[in-house]
Amino acid sequence: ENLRSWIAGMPKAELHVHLEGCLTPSLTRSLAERNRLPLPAALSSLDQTSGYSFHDLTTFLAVYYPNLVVLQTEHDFRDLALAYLTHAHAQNIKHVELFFDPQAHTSRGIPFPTILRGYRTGILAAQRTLGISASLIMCFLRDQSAEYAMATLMEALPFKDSIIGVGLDSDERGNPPSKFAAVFQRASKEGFLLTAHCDIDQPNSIDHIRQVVQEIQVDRIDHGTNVLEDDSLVEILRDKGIGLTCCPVSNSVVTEDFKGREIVDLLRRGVKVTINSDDPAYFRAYANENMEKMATETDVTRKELIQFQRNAFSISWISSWRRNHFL
Ligand code: ES4
Ligand code: ZN
Repeated sequence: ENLRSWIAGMPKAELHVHLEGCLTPSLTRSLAERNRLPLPAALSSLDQTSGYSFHDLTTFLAVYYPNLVVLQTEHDFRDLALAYLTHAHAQNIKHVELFFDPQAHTSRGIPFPTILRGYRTGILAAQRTLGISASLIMCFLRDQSAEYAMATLMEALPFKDSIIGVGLDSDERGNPPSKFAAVFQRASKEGFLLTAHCDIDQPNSIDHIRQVVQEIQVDRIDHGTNVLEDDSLVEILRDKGIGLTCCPVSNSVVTEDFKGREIVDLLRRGVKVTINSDDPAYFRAYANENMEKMATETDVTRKELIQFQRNAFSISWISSWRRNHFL
């Protein structure tokens, strides 16, 4: 059987995908037109075949944030969520946990309820028409202040039944998880599950992983393959069932290494690692393409490829439903 169709046919769960990273060039164009806005700069110079060009997180984020100006109305946010979930459904993804960055929108004057109602409407439409299951995880921008993160958490409380957990993303350099310890503590008290990005290209990544495990007590870690630098921490992740959401194609775009060997090594050591897409519209790889990269560029077996998806369902937050989580 052909590897590609075998991967395409596998039931999958996606636990690390940013809704704002699902904004394709064509959707950006049509939203700009609908809202009578000029085309964002990165799009007017976009190469149709090779896509956007970036070589690290800084150059990536310099395209990602400015493109978001085309998202203005509740309807725009709905369309973005529905477009991604339609693509995910076509790849046989059964369940998705979607990151979103409210501060990327509230900072430019979009009201929090507009964002949340739009995304929620898109998810409900996808659940109804496609049968795909999805939840929202609200991320704090770590390169913004802890006060702004706390204010965002307060704005989210009236909608907390629609948000399964909170996370931490954007530029990690100089922004350790400990900066947000009080925000995460409050979020946990409010019933949110916890995750945080611990990127692979951080000089102090292992310290950040230690902070999220010991100080913040996250339920999952996004990326986090640097945990291999400390055997005792690998054992803690395995014993506590703290899973990692890895993104091989994203790694290969924003860093020099896709970390395939490390991902397989962690899987074989019993850590619940999963394969995800991160920002599929930008890295031009959805779940299947990320699985294919693992299959073709590492010595992973078919049984282990299935294990990635078993891990994803097992560490997903569908089975640990917060008592009041309803979209
Ligand atoms: C992101 Cl690749 C990446 N890294 C950090 N924050 C992000 N938000 C969206 N994509
Ligand atoms: Zn991410």
